[in-house]
Amino acid sequence: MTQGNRATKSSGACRVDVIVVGAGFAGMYATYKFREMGKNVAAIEAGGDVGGVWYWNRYPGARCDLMSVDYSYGFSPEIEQEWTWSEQFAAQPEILAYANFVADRLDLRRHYRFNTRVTRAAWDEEAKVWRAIIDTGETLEAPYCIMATGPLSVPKDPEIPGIERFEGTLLRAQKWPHEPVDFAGKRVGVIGTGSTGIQIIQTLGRQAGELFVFQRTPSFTLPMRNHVLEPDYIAEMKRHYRAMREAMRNNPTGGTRPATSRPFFSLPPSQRREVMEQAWINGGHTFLGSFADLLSNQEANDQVADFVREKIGQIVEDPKTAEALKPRGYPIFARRPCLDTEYYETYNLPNVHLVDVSKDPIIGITEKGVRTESGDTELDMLIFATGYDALTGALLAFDVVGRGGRTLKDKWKNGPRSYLGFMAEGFPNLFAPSGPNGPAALANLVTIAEHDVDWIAEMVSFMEANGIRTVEPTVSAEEGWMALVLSMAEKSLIRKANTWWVGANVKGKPQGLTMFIGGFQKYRELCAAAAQDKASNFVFDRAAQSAAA
Ligand code: N01
Repeated sequence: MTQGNRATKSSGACRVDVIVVGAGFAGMYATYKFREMGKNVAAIEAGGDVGGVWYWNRYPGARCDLMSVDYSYGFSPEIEQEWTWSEQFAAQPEILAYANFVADRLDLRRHYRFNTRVTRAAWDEEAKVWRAIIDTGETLEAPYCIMATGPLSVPKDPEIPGIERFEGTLLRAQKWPHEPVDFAGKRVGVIGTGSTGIQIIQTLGRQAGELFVFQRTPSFTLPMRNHVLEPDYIAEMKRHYRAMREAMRNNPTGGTRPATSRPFFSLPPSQRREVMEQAWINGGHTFLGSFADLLSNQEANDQVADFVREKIGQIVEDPKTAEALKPRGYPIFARRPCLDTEYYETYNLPNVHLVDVSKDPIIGITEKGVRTESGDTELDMLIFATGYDALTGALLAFDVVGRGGRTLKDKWKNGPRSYLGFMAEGFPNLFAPSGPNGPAALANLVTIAEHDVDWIAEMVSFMEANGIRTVEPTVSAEEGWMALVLSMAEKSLIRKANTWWVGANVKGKPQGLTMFIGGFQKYRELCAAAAQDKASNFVFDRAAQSAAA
């Protein structure tokens, strides 16, 4: 099929060794890894090019809130030396340029079909292959299927009646146009104040004629304190990349941010205050690296939340607006902590208006704008920054049919279940790096993606060296993993906020914290231990095993 593939056609299907779905960081790396193992890879991507979430999210102010040196591949010392980041926290165009650089450098595009979707993937138990039907009507088949579909790839519109009536320009953050959009002199509305909305608001407040922010739940956001990287620092970083990558692998965040074991109440009040002031000044996610128990000790969490609310009150000049911006009713960090650049200051601009829709609910969208209980706000442009059907949305958007005709939708009807986050009992040779029961959104996704793909590749090498054709986790391995994931989650304050982390943003979605909250380092250790004890944790294709024996 795709140019550069040594695919063969039999019975109408295009036969390859590995199907990869997705061209985000996990999909690109999987494509490279399996190609380097001599595999014939057919890769599919719905977007027009590589980059995954960074291909789609071109909204004004889009930026990663993980440090650029962390949020990059560690598998290639050459790429590390050839690529130079310009800022501590890179903006979307630079991250997308990086993804393109990697794709060019490793010649990945020849394996991809872009603008193409998988509409169904089914396991053929007899032939021991996955068959993926794509939206051209063609079928691909391969013994291995890598679903690198990403935790944040299915955008979600707000459930508000009348969206189709709006006669102005409707923009969705996660499907942003590729052409520049001019906001000068326009009345712009934004619905959504998560990480995406915050970045849009702080940017458009300084560009739009009038900006109306329709806020239902305020997020806690902390100063990013982004800056340009100095040449000396870049040179040092390039000299020390190997040690940094090693540190990242041994860090709960999968990044270089220092971890701490210090409990909040181990310091006297004045020193705690000093640490918090310093964390505010240093910016980034310094708070989370300052105290170990902010997500497990409610009292500690309350004090940090009070501190941040106090800061909001000091920055925002209008007391009513300040009050509405102060998050209450859920623990700080239980909703994805955001990093901003003068977000709260934006509300001091005369053209920026906060509409507190928790008190004045949105009734509908009209031809002219947004209607709340108290009246209409007329708009030229309306932006949805209303998030995603996250973690499971992409894998459940089409039928994935495992052994015996069982679908993933059926298996996951009460929430996602897997082993190590990326393999599921009943779905042989199917792998979903950065899957919903791994550390997923709670650690550096690039580090997780690389780790998971390496682990999967090692498993495939082991199988091939031993004449094994299929692998899947045992029922008890999967049960054990889920019991661990869920028991750890029970202790976390994350469960106390209604967010996409717990599935609360999508009507009818099973609720609960199903991500592994033990940190990347622990996750890596458990994955390594699982591979050490293959006989207990996996069911291999026994027929092939005995033939090989
Ligand atoms: O989505 P969200 P996001 N009426 O789900 C609101 C990553 N990311 O795209 O909370 C009014 O967090 C909703 O309100 P509520 C990051 O992992 C990273 O912002 O349901 N409001 C909420 O405010 C992040 O966590 C970066 O009350 C409605 C918002 O929409 C993840 O992506 C940047 C509504 C959705 O917030 C998702 O973030 C951007 C309605 N009917 C994203 N429906 C960085 O690295 C929904 N909302 C910096």
